[in-house]
Amino acid sequence: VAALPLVTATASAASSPAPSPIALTSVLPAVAEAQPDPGNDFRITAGTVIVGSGEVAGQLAAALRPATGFALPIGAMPAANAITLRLEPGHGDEGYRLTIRRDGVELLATGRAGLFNGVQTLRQLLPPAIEADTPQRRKWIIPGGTIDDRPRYAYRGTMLDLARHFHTPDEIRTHIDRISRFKINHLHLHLSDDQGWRIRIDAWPRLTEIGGAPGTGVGGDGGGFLTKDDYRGLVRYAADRNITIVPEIDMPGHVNAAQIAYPELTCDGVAPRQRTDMRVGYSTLCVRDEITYRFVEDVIRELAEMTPGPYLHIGGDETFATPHGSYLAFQRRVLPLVEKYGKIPYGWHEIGQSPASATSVLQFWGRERNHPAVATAVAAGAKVIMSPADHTYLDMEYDLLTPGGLDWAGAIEVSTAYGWDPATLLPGIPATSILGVEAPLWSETLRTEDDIEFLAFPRLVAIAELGWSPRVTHDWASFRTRLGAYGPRWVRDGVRFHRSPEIRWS
Ligand code: TNX
Repeated sequence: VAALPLVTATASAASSPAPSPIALTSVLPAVAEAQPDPGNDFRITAGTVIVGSGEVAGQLAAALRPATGFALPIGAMPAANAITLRLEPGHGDEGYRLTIRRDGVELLATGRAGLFNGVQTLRQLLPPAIEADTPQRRKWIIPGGTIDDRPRYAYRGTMLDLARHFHTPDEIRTHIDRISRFKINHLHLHLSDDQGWRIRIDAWPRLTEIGGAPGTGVGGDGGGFLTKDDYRGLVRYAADRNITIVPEIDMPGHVNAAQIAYPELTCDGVAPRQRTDMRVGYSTLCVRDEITYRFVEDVIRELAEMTPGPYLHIGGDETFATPHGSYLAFQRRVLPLVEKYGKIPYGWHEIGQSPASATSVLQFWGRERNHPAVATAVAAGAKVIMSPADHTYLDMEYDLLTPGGLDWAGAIEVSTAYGWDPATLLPGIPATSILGVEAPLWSETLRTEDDIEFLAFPRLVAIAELGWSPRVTHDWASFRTRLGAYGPRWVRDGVRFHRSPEIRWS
């Protein structure tokens, strides 16, 4: 696409639509390829139509109608002055091509996921006022040119800990809306821990009756759990936004809440006392008892039944109360159980100590870079998702002034979240073994939705860009500028993000 001489662009701008103030390359996460075509901008008007037959056309219309105040009818037949969504092979699982010209916009993708991603890009090419929920009087210009975009990694995730503080389905849906804007495609839910149990299991009902009761959670002010209908509803809501739910039940450690509900899950049969503090590593399932495996199998089966996504996360971290041999014996039985119910076993990187982890996914959360057990598991076939605590942990404070947040992995400002490469962080792990990145948000210090958004944004966007954008686009100066320009969108959307002093917010 040949760029028009500047003088022509200026002249045409003088006649009617002023050129878009937004650059084609301003998108978060950075697009793989962009060819600006200045002067060939598209303007959404009262006469614009949306052409497309699937659900994403409806999502686009719903995103653009409130602020524009236009009807934006959806039709199936080709039309002039249209934003056209069309399926066509050749753009990969999640990639898309977006072509913007004076006479129309065309979005092409292989499937629904690519169309959804293209729509997220398109929304960012309109002025921040597009986020308003009432009609704004202004011109709606989309900058001319072509974008060809596709992900670097198939897995771009974030985690929410419902155990230390429960978050309601409404809060989780709001969070899903916000993370999906940045092409995050997995939401890992940490559903059980020492302080609470947050998902209904029919075969073991006291887990939630007791482990999800009011007063469970850090500080005793959590409480609550997801019913199976809640969970299935969240799975569907997320899927509509190209997000796969990854459920986690943490074991054999982090099980105090389960053992209060069912004392037979301890070796001495005595119920432990309730814990609402933040300590870790003191509880363990009784690895030599058969009832342990009946419990684990019931939980895995019921969880697998309501989870269409491929992964089932079994925790496996910080098992300081489980002797090493017992840990290996436990994993030898439990990792295959996940596969028995049709899921890929997924766990914190400690599961890599088990030879049974060769068909699993390890979530690397360490700060040290030398991990023989991880390297051995990977050599045997295990895959890795990168969540190094010192770069991706969204519960760490930004700096000493951050209200809330922990600090054991250090302060993580935006530049620290952005300043690493998933492909080279761990020596000896081939790039082909890395499925992607995830930014976990533990909830010891979180209460409200504001708390969630404050710690997640803007850092999660840095992780989203590391996961989506080709490495050649990696550039702090560029990221910083694009992030600063995104601020007004969050303001419009009511997101209480951290106004990092590293960023010049517009
Ligand atoms: C470590 S990282 C944990 C969690 C805590 C978190 C707090 C990991 C696998 N386990 O139990 O919530 O630190 O940052």
